[in-house]
Amino acid sequence: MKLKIAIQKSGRLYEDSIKLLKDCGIDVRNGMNKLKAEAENFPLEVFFLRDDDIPQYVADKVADIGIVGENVLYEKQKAVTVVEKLGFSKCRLAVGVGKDENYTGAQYLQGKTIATSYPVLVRKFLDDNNINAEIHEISGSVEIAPGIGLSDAIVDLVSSGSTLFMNGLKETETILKSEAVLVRNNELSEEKLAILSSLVFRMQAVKKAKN
Ligand code: PRT
Ligand code: ZN
Repeated sequence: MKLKIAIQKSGRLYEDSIKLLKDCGIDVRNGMNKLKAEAENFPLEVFFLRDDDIPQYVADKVADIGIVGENVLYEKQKAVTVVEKLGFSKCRLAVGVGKDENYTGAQYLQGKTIATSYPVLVRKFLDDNNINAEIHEISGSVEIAPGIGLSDAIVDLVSSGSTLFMNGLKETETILKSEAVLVRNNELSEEKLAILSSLVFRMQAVKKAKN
């Protein structure tokens, strides 16, 4: 019996996900362009996927567990359980507006157009604040939308803030603080839960050693 874990194939989560497993004493060899790999010394099978697909795969039990950003997890709204916050890939989903704009709070967005790749989370933020605004969903380069007249504001992930700055925007309100989390399928067998708990035990030890 092996536990199946889904991690990002390549991108900002990949290195830290592999490193976390390695720090847990688990060696994963990922051949180029391979979809799957088996750990040598722990009952773990690793699937390499696009991060956006990980919540669905875990919800459907194609993978038992996965590592994904909270931003993706909460946007996708799949029924999975968060097991552990992992402390890497920290960023925030924030409202960006033109640098000379006077952002006084969510009310600023009333009647405006917002470009984002996170329509679900933005809609929730607008509803919570009783704001009527139009959401323009785009899949990438959200930060250029105001400059080309596509939107008045954006909601996007920010870490250093330099992308906003380079596009003449400034960061205002944070909608969600995000980091990588370990998620699991809601209905794992006792046997799989036992493997998971030994994995989580190791992850917690790694975390403690770092503090
Ligand atoms: O191919 P795949 O779909 O798997 O990857 P992806 O391109 O969708 O995601 P990827 O690898 O870019 O990011 C994976 C995860 O890393 C995200 O879902 C977040 O949880 C996390 N993360 C942390 C970030 C950032 N920081 C981040 N800064 N994801 C994206 N960004 C982008 C942001 O969208 C913006 O374009 O970086 C830019 C802003 O960065 P700063 O430093 O200029 O503010
Ligand atoms: Zn993605």
